[in-house]
Amino acid sequence: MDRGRERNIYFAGAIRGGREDVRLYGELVSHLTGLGRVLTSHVADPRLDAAGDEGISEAAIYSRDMAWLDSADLVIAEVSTPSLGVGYEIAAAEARGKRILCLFRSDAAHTLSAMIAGNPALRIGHYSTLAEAKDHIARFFNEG
Ligand code: 6K6
Repeated sequence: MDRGRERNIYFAGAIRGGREDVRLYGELVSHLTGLGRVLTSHVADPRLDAAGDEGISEAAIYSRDMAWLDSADLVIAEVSTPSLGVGYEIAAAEARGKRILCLFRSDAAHTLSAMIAGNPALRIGHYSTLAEAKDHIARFFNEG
């Protein structure tokens, strides 16, 4: 990417997978907003719940999200709440050669899928506090 251009960040987090972590997504998105352009800040919007939609079709959501993924420089996925959509986005990002950081809360109710934990193409950041998550993000940004 051009030096000096703001980095496009694709943030992924569970929607239909469950909204238990939506406040955490909000903290992460507001932190990421200070580091680049977050393309998917709606993922952290508490008004976007598993039942609702944004007034556009699922097909439109899919093609819009894949276009944003194409334009992303970095993908940050919060993977503590299992989500088919987030897993799909991670695989799609990997296929596009994107750098991907997966953040996983150490006290999550589920064990992280082996398809994520065992994938050498992904950076996995285990964290207990928001400060630790921010440290993972800082290291990931500084290396890229
Ligand atoms: C339908 C129901 C709730 O929300 C919607 C539609 N809204 C979405 N808008 C934008 N991105 C979405 C939407 N639904 C899923 N995604 C994408 O998939 C986001 O980028 C999330 O990272 C991921 C969540 O997948 P699920 O399977 O947990 O919904």
